[in-house]
Amino acid sequence: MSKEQLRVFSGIQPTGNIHLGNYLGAVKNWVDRQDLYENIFCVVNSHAITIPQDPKILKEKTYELCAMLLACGIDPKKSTLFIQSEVQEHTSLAWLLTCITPMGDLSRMTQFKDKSQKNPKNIFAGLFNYPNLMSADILLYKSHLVPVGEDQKQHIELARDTAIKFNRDYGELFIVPEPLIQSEGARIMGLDDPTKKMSKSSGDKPNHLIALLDDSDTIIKKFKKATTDSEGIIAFDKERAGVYNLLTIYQCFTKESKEKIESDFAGKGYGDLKTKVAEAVIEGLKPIRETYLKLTNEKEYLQKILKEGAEHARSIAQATYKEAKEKMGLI
Ligand code: AQP
Repeated sequence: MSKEQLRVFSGIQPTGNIHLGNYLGAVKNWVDRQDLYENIFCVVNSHAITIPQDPKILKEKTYELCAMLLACGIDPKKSTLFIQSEVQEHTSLAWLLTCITPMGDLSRMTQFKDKSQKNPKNIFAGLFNYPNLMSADILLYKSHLVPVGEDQKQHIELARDTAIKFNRDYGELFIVPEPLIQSEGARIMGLDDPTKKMSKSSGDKPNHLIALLDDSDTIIKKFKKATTDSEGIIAFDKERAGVYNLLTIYQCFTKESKEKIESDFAGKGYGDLKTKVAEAVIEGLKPIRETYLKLTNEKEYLQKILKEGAEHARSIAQATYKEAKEKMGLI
């Protein structure tokens, strides 16, 4: 299909520090496919407040993440980039969708279960309703494809169900979106515990994640401490999660085949593997860090991109929301 026919939407939360999982599972794929589709990318700050945030830090992190996405290669000439709270139709449509989504569907969401377990004293209704805001994000833009990591698949399935239900009950309006999940890097695991997804909210554990802004020494140190096993064989074996995770990260950066990587590492030890992975990551992240540092001095440029992005996004979102509201009988 041609670019005109397919629209991509995806978002990322400005919580904590953007890490290798976010980059390989989502952002790198947004960047690599920019020429193929019409792209809309969003820093989803309204999602971030489903967990309590310091307002001042949230604001800073929001702009930092926007700059980081540009540094990663989001090109404003090819993609629309904006901040979610600048387009109020996201929360407006989320309310309409909340009114047609069964509680039972929301309570099945594994992310709600995980996050409420991590923060048992701070479980708010917004966290429970988060998937409806995500459905609104996607459906507002009549998006065909949603490039995400594997952890978001369940939410996209819900967005699909919601679109189908709305179209059936109120008349055809939404495109039923498809997730776009990479075969490699869709689930990068924590370096300290490769049975758990690398996650911003576990960033207080010192060797859990590689942040995109980590310097070379920190990256080497973290990889050196990565959890492996005692088998000593370097192979893409999913049963050995630590080594598999390191090899996956290496493959994402080097773009070499699994066979070539395994043969290159044949007879080598985990020390060699960790050094090589760290080097590939340092090399891959270097231009991102350099561009990011330049962009932090270009605040006006960033504001201009975000203003234009929000204007473009708003024009699409307003039209869709108006139709949705009218179809539901709201004046
Ligand atoms: N470990 C991961 N591997 C691959 N992809 C990942 N993503 C997140 N973690 C991994 C993908 O990154 C995109 C943006 O995610 P997000 O910031 O909106 O929220 P998240 O999925 O909840 O990410 P985190 O890091 O785990 O944040 P916290 O700890 O705040 O919840 C999504 O496409 C996601 O799939």
